Amino acid sequence: MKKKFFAPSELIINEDGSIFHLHVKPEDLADKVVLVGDPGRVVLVASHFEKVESEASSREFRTVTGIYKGKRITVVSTGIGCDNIDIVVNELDALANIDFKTREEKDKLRSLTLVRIGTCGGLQPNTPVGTYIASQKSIGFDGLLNFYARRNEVCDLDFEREFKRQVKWDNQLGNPYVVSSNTELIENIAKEDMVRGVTIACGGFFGPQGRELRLPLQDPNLNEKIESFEYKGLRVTNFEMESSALAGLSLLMGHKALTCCMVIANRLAKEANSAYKNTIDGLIEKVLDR
Ligand code: R1P
Ligand code: URA
Repeated sequence: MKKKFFAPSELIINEDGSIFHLHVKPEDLADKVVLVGDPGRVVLVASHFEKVESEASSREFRTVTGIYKGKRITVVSTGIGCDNIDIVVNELDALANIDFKTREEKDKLRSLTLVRIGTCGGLQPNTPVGTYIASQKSIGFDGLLNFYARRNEVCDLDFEREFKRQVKWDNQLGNPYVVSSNTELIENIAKEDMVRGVTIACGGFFGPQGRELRLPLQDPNLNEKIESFEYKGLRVTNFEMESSALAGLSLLMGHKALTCCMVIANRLAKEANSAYKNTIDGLIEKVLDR
Protein backbone atom coordinates (compact mmCIF):
# COMPACT_ATOMS: atom_id res chain seq x y z
CA MET A 1 0.00 0.00 0.00
CA LYS A 2 1.28 3.46 -0.92
CA LYS A 3 2.23 5.42 2.18
CA LYS A 4 0.59 8.75 2.93
CA PHE A 5 2.93 11.69 2.22
CA PHE A 6 2.60 14.84 4.33
CA ALA A 7 3.35 17.99 2.30
CA PRO A 8 5.41 20.84 3.83
CA SER A 9 2.23 22.91 4.27
CA GLU A 10 0.54 20.16 6.34
CA LEU A 11 3.51 19.06 8.43
CA ILE A 12 5.66 22.14 8.97
CA ILE A 13 9.25 21.31 9.96
CA ASN A 14 11.65 24.07 11.02
CA GLU A 15 15.09 24.45 9.43
CA ASP A 16 16.75 22.80 12.44
CA GLY A 17 14.58 19.67 12.02
CA SER A 18 12.19 20.50 14.87
CA ILE A 19 8.38 20.56 14.64
CA PHE A 20 6.76 23.92 13.85
CA HIS A 21 5.21 25.12 17.12
CA LEU A 22 6.92 23.04 19.80
CA HIS A 23 10.45 23.40 18.35
CA VAL A 24 11.12 19.83 19.54
CA LYS A 25 13.06 17.26 17.46
CA PRO A 26 11.88 13.65 17.12
CA GLU A 27 14.82 12.25 19.12
CA ASP A 28 13.96 14.54 22.08
CA LEU A 29 10.52 13.06 22.75
CA ALA A 30 10.06 10.46 25.52
CA ASP A 31 7.26 7.85 25.46
CA LYS A 32 5.86 9.29 28.70
CA VAL A 33 4.69 12.89 28.41
CA VAL A 34 3.39 15.22 31.13
CA LEU A 35 1.31 18.13 29.82
CA VAL A 36 0.73 21.25 31.91
CA GLY A 37 -0.98 24.53 31.07
CA ASP A 38 1.49 26.98 32.56
CA PRO A 39 5.07 27.18 31.17
CA GLY A 40 6.17 27.94 34.75
CA ARG A 41 4.81 24.52 35.80
CA VAL A 42 7.24 22.88 33.36
CA VAL A 43 10.09 24.25 35.46
CA LEU A 44 8.42 22.87 38.60
CA VAL A 45 7.99 19.39 37.06
CA ALA A 46 11.55 19.39 35.65
CA SER A 47 12.93 20.39 39.08
CA HIS A 48 12.16 16.79 40.12
CA PHE A 49 14.27 15.30 37.30
CA GLU A 50 17.69 13.92 38.25
CA LYS A 51 18.96 14.69 34.75
CA VAL A 52 17.81 17.09 31.98
CA GLU A 53 18.51 15.89 28.41
CA SER A 54 16.99 18.63 26.25
CA GLU A 55 15.00 21.85 26.45
CA ALA A 56 12.99 23.86 23.91
CA SER A 57 10.84 26.96 24.11
CA SER A 58 8.55 28.74 21.65
CA ARG A 59 5.50 30.91 22.39
CA GLU A 60 3.62 29.24 25.31
CA PHE A 61 5.15 25.84 24.54
CA ARG A 62 8.04 25.04 26.82
CA THR A 63 9.46 21.51 26.72
CA VAL A 64 11.98 19.66 28.88
CA THR A 65 12.97 16.00 28.50
CA GLY A 66 14.77 14.37 31.38
CA ILE A 67 15.03 11.41 33.71
CA TYR A 68 12.86 10.94 36.81
CA LYS A 69 13.73 7.91 39.01
CA GLY A 70 15.19 6.18 35.95
CA LYS A 71 12.15 6.91 33.72
CA ARG A 72 12.54 9.12 30.62
CA ILE A 73 9.84 11.79 30.69
CA THR A 74 9.01 14.79 28.52
CA VAL A 75 7.12 17.69 30.11
CA VAL A 76 5.49 20.26 27.85
CA SER A 77 3.30 23.30 28.49
CA THR A 78 0.21 23.70 26.35
CA GLY A 79 -0.88 27.18 27.39
CA ILE A 80 -4.63 27.62 27.82
CA GLY A 81 -7.37 25.97 25.82
CA CYS A 82 -8.29 23.10 23.54
CA ASP A 83 -6.99 24.88 20.43
CA ASN A 84 -3.50 24.51 21.87
CA ILE A 85 -4.15 20.83 22.67
CA ASP A 86 -4.92 20.30 18.97
CA ILE A 87 -1.47 21.73 18.18
CA VAL A 88 0.47 19.97 20.93
CA VAL A 89 -1.07 16.49 20.56
CA ASN A 90 -0.86 16.54 16.75
CA GLU A 91 2.78 17.68 16.91
CA LEU A 92 3.71 15.09 19.58
CA ASP A 93 2.04 12.40 17.47
CA ALA A 94 3.92 13.58 14.36
CA LEU A 95 7.23 13.49 16.26
CA ALA A 96 6.47 9.90 17.28
CA ASN A 97 4.79 8.48 14.20
CA ILE A 98 5.97 10.36 11.09
CA ASP A 99 9.43 9.99 9.56
CA PHE A 100 10.66 13.60 9.24
CA LYS A 101 13.10 12.67 6.44
CA THR A 102 10.61 10.95 4.10
CA ARG A 103 7.51 12.79 5.45
CA GLU A 104 5.68 9.45 5.55
CA GLU A 105 3.86 7.68 8.37
CA LYS A 106 6.05 5.09 10.10
CA ASP A 107 5.12 1.40 9.73
CA LYS A 108 4.60 0.69 13.42
CA LEU A 109 2.53 2.86 15.78
CA ARG A 110 4.49 4.34 18.68
CA SER A 111 1.91 4.83 21.41
CA LEU A 112 2.57 7.65 23.89
CA THR A 113 1.37 8.02 27.47
CA LEU A 114 0.03 11.55 27.93
CA VAL A 115 -0.89 12.78 31.40
CA ARG A 116 -2.10 16.30 31.97
CA ILE A 117 -1.52 17.95 35.36
CA GLY A 118 -3.80 20.96 35.54
CA THR A 119 -6.00 23.17 37.67
CA CYS A 120 -9.78 23.23 37.64
CA GLY A 121 -12.98 24.53 39.21
CA GLY A 122 -14.90 22.11 41.46
CA LEU A 123 -18.66 21.70 41.05
CA GLN A 124 -19.74 19.35 43.85
CA PRO A 125 -19.67 19.40 47.66
CA ASN A 126 -17.05 16.57 47.55
CA THR A 127 -14.66 18.65 45.41
CA PRO A 128 -13.55 21.54 47.68
CA VAL A 129 -10.46 23.66 46.94
CA GLY A 130 -7.37 21.47 47.12
CA THR A 131 -9.07 18.25 45.88
CA TYR A 132 -7.26 16.22 43.21
CA ILE A 133 -9.61 15.00 40.45
CA ALA A 134 -8.74 12.38 37.83
CA SER A 135 -11.06 12.69 34.83
CA GLN A 136 -12.68 9.33 34.09
CA LYS A 137 -14.75 10.97 31.40
CA SER A 138 -14.65 14.37 29.77
CA ILE A 139 -17.47 16.29 28.18
CA GLY A 140 -16.09 18.58 25.49
CA PHE A 141 -17.98 21.85 25.18
CA ASP A 142 -15.12 22.94 22.89
CA GLY A 143 -16.23 21.24 19.67
CA LEU A 144 -12.72 20.15 18.62
CA LEU A 145 -13.37 16.44 18.08
CA ASN A 146 -16.35 17.15 15.80
CA PHE A 147 -13.86 18.18 13.09
CA TYR A 148 -12.23 14.72 12.96
CA ALA A 149 -13.50 11.56 11.24
CA ARG A 150 -14.43 8.55 13.42
CA ARG A 151 -15.57 10.91 16.20
CA ASN A 152 -18.65 8.77 16.83
CA GLU A 153 -16.53 5.60 17.17
CA VAL A 154 -14.67 6.93 20.23
CA CYS A 155 -17.45 8.96 21.90
CA ASP A 156 -20.04 7.73 24.40
CA LEU A 157 -23.13 8.61 22.36
CA ASP A 158 -25.64 7.44 25.02
CA PHE A 159 -23.98 9.67 27.59
CA GLU A 160 -24.06 12.60 25.12
CA ARG A 161 -27.80 12.12 24.45
CA GLU A 162 -28.63 11.84 28.16
CA PHE A 163 -26.51 14.88 29.06
CA LYS A 164 -28.22 17.02 26.41
CA ARG A 165 -31.65 15.82 27.56
CA GLN A 166 -31.09 16.46 31.28
CA VAL A 167 -29.54 19.92 30.94
CA LYS A 168 -31.96 20.93 28.14
CA TRP A 169 -28.98 21.65 25.88
CA ASP A 170 -29.40 24.49 23.38
CA ASN A 171 -27.82 23.42 20.05
CA GLN A 172 -26.67 27.00 19.53
CA LEU A 173 -23.91 26.16 22.03
CA GLY A 174 -22.43 23.55 19.65
CA ASN A 175 -22.23 19.78 19.84
CA PRO A 176 -20.76 18.45 23.11
CA TYR A 177 -18.75 15.20 22.87
CA VAL A 178 -18.10 12.66 25.62
CA VAL A 179 -14.84 10.71 25.76
CA SER A 180 -13.21 8.38 28.30
CA SER A 181 -9.69 8.43 29.69
CA ASN A 182 -7.45 5.38 29.49
CA THR A 183 -8.61 2.86 32.14
CA GLU A 184 -5.11 1.49 32.85
CA LEU A 185 -3.85 5.02 33.58
CA ILE A 186 -6.83 5.70 35.86
CA GLU A 187 -6.08 2.50 37.80
CA ASN A 188 -2.36 3.33 38.12
CA ILE A 189 -2.63 7.04 38.87
CA ALA A 190 -5.99 7.74 40.53
CA LYS A 191 -5.60 6.01 43.89
CA GLU A 192 -7.81 6.66 46.94
CA ASP A 193 -6.40 10.21 47.25
CA MET A 194 -7.97 11.38 43.97
CA VAL A 195 -11.67 11.77 43.15
CA ARG A 196 -12.57 9.95 39.92
CA GLY A 197 -14.75 12.42 38.14
CA VAL A 198 -16.51 13.65 35.05
CA THR A 199 -14.88 16.82 33.77
CA ILE A 200 -16.37 19.41 31.44
CA ALA A 201 -13.76 21.04 29.21
CA CYS A 202 -14.96 24.48 28.16
CA GLY A 203 -14.00 26.79 25.32
CA GLY A 204 -13.53 29.65 27.78
CA PHE A 205 -13.04 30.48 31.46
CA PHE A 206 -15.95 32.90 31.91
CA GLY A 207 -19.21 32.52 29.92
CA PRO A 208 -18.64 28.86 28.96
CA GLN A 209 -18.07 27.98 32.65
CA GLY A 210 -21.09 30.03 33.77
CA ARG A 211 -19.04 32.89 35.24
CA GLU A 212 -20.96 36.11 34.90
CA LEU A 213 -19.01 39.36 35.17
CA ARG A 214 -20.42 42.29 33.16
CA LEU A 215 -21.87 40.13 30.36
CA PRO A 216 -25.11 38.23 31.04
CA LEU A 217 -25.16 34.52 30.19
CA GLN A 218 -27.22 32.86 27.44
CA ASP A 219 -28.47 30.27 30.00
CA PRO A 220 -27.91 31.49 33.60
CA ASN A 221 -29.24 28.15 34.96
CA LEU A 222 -26.89 25.86 33.02
CA ASN A 223 -24.43 25.32 35.89
CA GLU A 224 -27.25 24.35 38.26
CA LYS A 225 -28.50 21.77 35.75
CA ILE A 226 -24.93 20.49 35.23
CA GLU A 227 -24.44 20.13 38.98
CA SER A 228 -27.58 18.01 39.37
CA PHE A 229 -26.99 15.92 36.19
CA GLU A 230 -26.52 12.20 36.94
CA TYR A 231 -26.05 9.24 34.63
CA LYS A 232 -25.22 5.67 35.71
CA GLY A 233 -24.06 6.98 39.11
CA LEU A 234 -21.72 9.56 37.52
CA ARG A 235 -21.91 13.30 38.24
CA VAL A 236 -20.02 16.21 36.75
CA THR A 237 -17.21 17.10 39.18
CA ASN A 238 -15.22 19.91 37.58
CA PHE A 239 -14.61 22.46 34.84
CA GLU A 240 -11.33 23.00 33.03
CA MET A 241 -10.37 23.62 29.41
CA GLU A 242 -8.28 20.82 27.86
CA SER A 243 -9.17 17.29 29.05
CA SER A 244 -11.72 16.41 26.34
CA ALA A 245 -9.46 17.39 23.44
CA LEU A 246 -6.58 15.46 25.01
CA ALA A 247 -8.64 12.31 25.65
CA GLY A 248 -10.45 12.48 22.30
CA LEU A 249 -7.40 13.01 20.07
CA SER A 250 -5.50 10.33 22.01
CA LEU A 251 -8.30 7.80 21.48
CA LEU A 252 -8.32 8.54 17.73
CA MET A 253 -4.50 8.37 17.45
CA GLY A 254 -3.86 5.32 19.66
CA HIS A 255 -2.25 7.06 22.64
CA LYS A 256 -3.10 6.64 26.33
CA ALA A 257 -4.31 9.79 28.07
CA LEU A 258 -5.51 11.02 31.44
CA THR A 259 -6.09 14.42 33.03
CA CYS A 260 -5.51 15.04 36.76
CA CYS A 261 -6.35 18.46 38.15
CA MET A 262 -6.19 20.25 41.47
CA VAL A 263 -9.32 22.22 42.39
CA ILE A 264 -8.41 25.89 42.83
CA ALA A 265 -11.98 27.28 42.91
CA ASN A 266 -15.20 25.71 44.16
CA ARG A 267 -18.15 27.18 42.34
CA LEU A 268 -20.74 26.00 44.89
CA ALA A 269 -18.88 27.32 47.95
CA LYS A 270 -17.75 30.39 45.95
CA GLU A 271 -14.19 29.93 47.23
CA ALA A 272 -10.86 30.14 45.43
CA ASN A 273 -7.16 29.71 46.09
CA SER A 274 -5.13 32.05 43.91
CA ALA A 275 -1.88 30.98 45.61
CA TYR A 276 -2.15 27.38 44.31
CA LYS A 277 1.29 27.50 42.65
CA ASN A 278 2.79 26.65 46.03
CA THR A 279 0.59 23.59 46.50
CA ILE A 280 0.33 21.92 43.07
CA ASP A 281 3.72 20.27 43.63
CA GLY A 282 1.97 17.57 45.70
CA LEU A 283 -0.05 16.50 42.65
CA ILE A 284 3.02 16.68 40.41
CA GLU A 285 4.96 14.30 42.70
CA LYS A 286 2.09 11.80 42.87
CA VAL A 287 1.69 11.70 39.08
CA LEU A 288 5.45 11.41 38.43
CA ASP A 289 5.74 8.55 40.95
CA ARG A 290 2.75 6.67 39.59
C1 R1P B 1 -7.50 28.56 33.16
O1 R1P B 1 -7.10 29.32 34.25
C2 R1P B 1 -6.51 27.45 32.87
O2 R1P B 1 -6.29 26.65 34.04
C3 R1P B 1 -6.66 25.30 33.82
C4 R1P B 1 -7.62 25.40 32.65
O3 R1P B 1 -7.81 24.17 32.02
C5 R1P B 1 -7.02 26.47 31.81
O4 R1P B 1 -5.96 26.04 31.01
O5 R1P B 1 -5.59 24.42 33.58
P1 R1P B 1 -4.03 24.77 33.69
O6 R1P B 1 -3.78 25.25 35.09
O7 R1P B 1 -3.30 23.51 33.40
O8 R1P B 1 -3.72 25.82 32.65
N1 URA C 1 -9.40 26.40 35.54
C1 URA C 1 -10.60 26.49 34.94
O1 URA C 1 -10.73 26.29 33.74
N2 URA C 1 -11.66 26.84 35.71
C2 URA C 1 -11.56 27.10 37.01
O2 URA C 1 -12.56 27.43 37.65
C3 URA C 1 -10.30 27.01 37.62
C4 URA C 1 -9.22 26.64 36.85
